[in-house]
Amino acid sequence: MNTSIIKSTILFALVLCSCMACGNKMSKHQGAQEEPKLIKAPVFNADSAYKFVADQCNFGPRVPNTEAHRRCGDYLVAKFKSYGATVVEQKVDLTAYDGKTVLKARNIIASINPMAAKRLLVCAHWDCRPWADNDPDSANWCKPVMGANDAASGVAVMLEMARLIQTQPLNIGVDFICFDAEDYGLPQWENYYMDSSSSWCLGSQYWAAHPHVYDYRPRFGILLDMVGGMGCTFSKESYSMRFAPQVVDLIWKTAAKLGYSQFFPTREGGYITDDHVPVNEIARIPCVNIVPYFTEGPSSFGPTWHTVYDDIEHIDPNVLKAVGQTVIQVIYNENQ
Ligand code: AHN
Ligand code: ZN
Repeated sequence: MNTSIIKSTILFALVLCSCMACGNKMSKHQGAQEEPKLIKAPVFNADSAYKFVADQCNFGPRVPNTEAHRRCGDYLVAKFKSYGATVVEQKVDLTAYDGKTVLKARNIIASINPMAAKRLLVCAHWDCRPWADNDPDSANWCKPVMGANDAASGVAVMLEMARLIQTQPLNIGVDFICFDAEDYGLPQWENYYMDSSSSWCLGSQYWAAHPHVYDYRPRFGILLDMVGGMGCTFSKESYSMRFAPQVVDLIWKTAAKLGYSQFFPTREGGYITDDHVPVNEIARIPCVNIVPYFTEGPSSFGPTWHTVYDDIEHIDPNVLKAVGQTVIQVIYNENQ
């Protein structure tokens, strides 16, 4: 063989190789179409998360304008700081559905690697509902909800993730946002007309219109709402499917890879008015809601929702584990 044929053969091989490498890169950018890889992530400790639920409950119901709410807010700030997060608070007076009650609200924003350009948002509300207005016994409607599941569970999963990120530092940034005043929506017994959907999620509505940093653009957001209830599973919530279908796909495929597909069935749930709606519609950040969908029983959120039974007795650490391990895996998969 003469040298020019050898040279052109080598050149052809090199060009072919670089095209293949290029093809690989192209498919990587399509993200969700591809099976998620499992990059090494910390092991989510369900007992630690469970204790973070109990710690919040021990303050009492964290209803806005109460001492329990103030003390728990201070606890959350101190806890996130102790895990190395930079904490910013939005303290704002928000008006409740009645047009009168002024809620002294606090959105608590805990940032890991605040200077990193590539970021993810993880959020949950931390306030409790002032009235157990879905309780089977109407004598309980005026009592506050303890909110072990409906609030404390999502914040507990975020605290555990913040604790773990310190043990295996990330290059990307993560913002954990504890939204306030989510659960002060129109009571079920109020039957006068109003657009009741805007009476929920007051803290996230405020944040979405006034983000804590200028031009805040995380890749995507994940909302955790009621992620510790016994017997719950998480269907693909419909606003999440409308606004962030690729992120839904990523989360549900990651859960399946980890062996949690029984907690994350691939069917679609309904449209849920929740904190991810203002995040999507006002802040324009694609955000998925991980929220229970019970097919049986009076409420799709489960038997303890807005009842006096939403307590630590009805929290299942295995549910916290399935959600926490899945979300921390999604975070570490993005760490490149
Ligand atoms: C409605 O009931 C319209 N949305 C439920 C949002 C919620 C309340 N999440 C927890 N508590
Ligand atoms: Zn609620």
